[in-house]
Amino acid sequence: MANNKLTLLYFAAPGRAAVSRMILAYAGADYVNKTVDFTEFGKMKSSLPFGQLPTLTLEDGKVLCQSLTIARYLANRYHLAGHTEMCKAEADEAVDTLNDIQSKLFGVFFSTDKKAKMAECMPACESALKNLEKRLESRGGQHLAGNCLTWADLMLHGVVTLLCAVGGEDALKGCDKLKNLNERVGSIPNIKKYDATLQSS
Ligand SMILES: N[C@@H](CCC(=O)N[C@@H](CS)C(=O)NCC(=O)O)C(=O)O
Repeated sequence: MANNKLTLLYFAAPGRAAVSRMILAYAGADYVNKTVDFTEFGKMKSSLPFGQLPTLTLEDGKVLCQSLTIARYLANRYHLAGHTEMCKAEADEAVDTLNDIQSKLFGVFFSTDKKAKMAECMPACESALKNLEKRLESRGGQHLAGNCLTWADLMLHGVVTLLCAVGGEDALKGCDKLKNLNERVGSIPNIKKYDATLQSS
């Protein structure tokens, strides 16, 4: 049986690998963070199971695709998926909501007129964040699922970072509990270290 090191393959940018890299950083996991540029991606595209990144290669050589599948696998592996079925479902619900927001923000990031695209996306992002704020409040205000840290909280931190990078921080107006949770996640030592890698890249 192959004995590869756990390897996450993606571009250097956080993008769709952000939540997986945060889970791995939080867990202090021993893994290979393999990055490629667009030329290298072009050469390997046809060999990738879905022609897309990210992928995660496990120790036995099996390859997982789809960013949220990879992140959910890692969350289960490193005990960040939630401790009960309901907590897992709550975390999944928050992750899907955050993924909807993230997809819109990627559209802004890659737009030539970021300001106009952000203005177009703002109502949907604001509304999703306000709904998530209500969910957070109804679940005790500390965590998005199960009153314990899950990958959903880490993903919130990644999405807020992206939101700020595209100039959309106003979408968090009135979401004080989400802002507070984001700050708490950002103050976790291993997440601080992860954030520092973004600033230096
Ligand atoms: N649903 C997929 C989407 C993956 C995706 O669109 N990946 C982009 C990079 S962020 C990609 O590989 N684009 C190149 C292509 O599709 O040719 C996921 O969440 O992993």
